[in-house]
Amino acid sequence: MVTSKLFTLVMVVKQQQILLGMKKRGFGAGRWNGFGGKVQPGETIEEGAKRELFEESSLTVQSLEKIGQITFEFVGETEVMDVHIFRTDSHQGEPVESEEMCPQWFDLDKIPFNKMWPDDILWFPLMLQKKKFKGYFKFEGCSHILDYTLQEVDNLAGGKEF
Ligand code: 8OG
Repeated sequence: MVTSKLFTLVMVVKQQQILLGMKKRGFGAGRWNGFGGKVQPGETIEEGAKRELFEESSLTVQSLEKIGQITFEFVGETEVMDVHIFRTDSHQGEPVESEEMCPQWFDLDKIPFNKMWPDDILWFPLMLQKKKFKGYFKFEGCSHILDYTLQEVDNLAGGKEF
């Protein structure tokens, strides 16, 4: 039986820059990414997203707009990752390095895709254009995409489609 686990991912944008963090440990270590993690029992997905953003970068946000939802399957794993992606264009505070992430601003035309998850280069353009999207990626290991779907959607309500 396939089960799924909820995750968040927050992309912080200001003018022509995006904040990415170098993941220092655990899953995805050595790659630049947005800020996020597992949703904990008793919190909403948005609350989980804000909590992880604060824990990993010290930034706070008033509101987050959900921009994408991607399901990740890894060959050999019975649990898929249901990742809810948010974008914010206004934040409070200055990014501070945490135990998990070392944050850095990148110009939007210099995003380091070669040191990021390989699917990101496919959906970042949608996210940067504020287009909503849903996707499904099947990975073999952490670097090889076997199969995927990615589509722009009008809204993100409703169940998963993959
Ligand atoms: O708690 P942990 O840091 O292990 O959570 C994993 C984080 O990584 C979570 O924010 C979701 C995010 N993530 C994946 N896969 C991918 C991916 O392919 N691309 C990006 N950009 N983020 C991913 O789990």
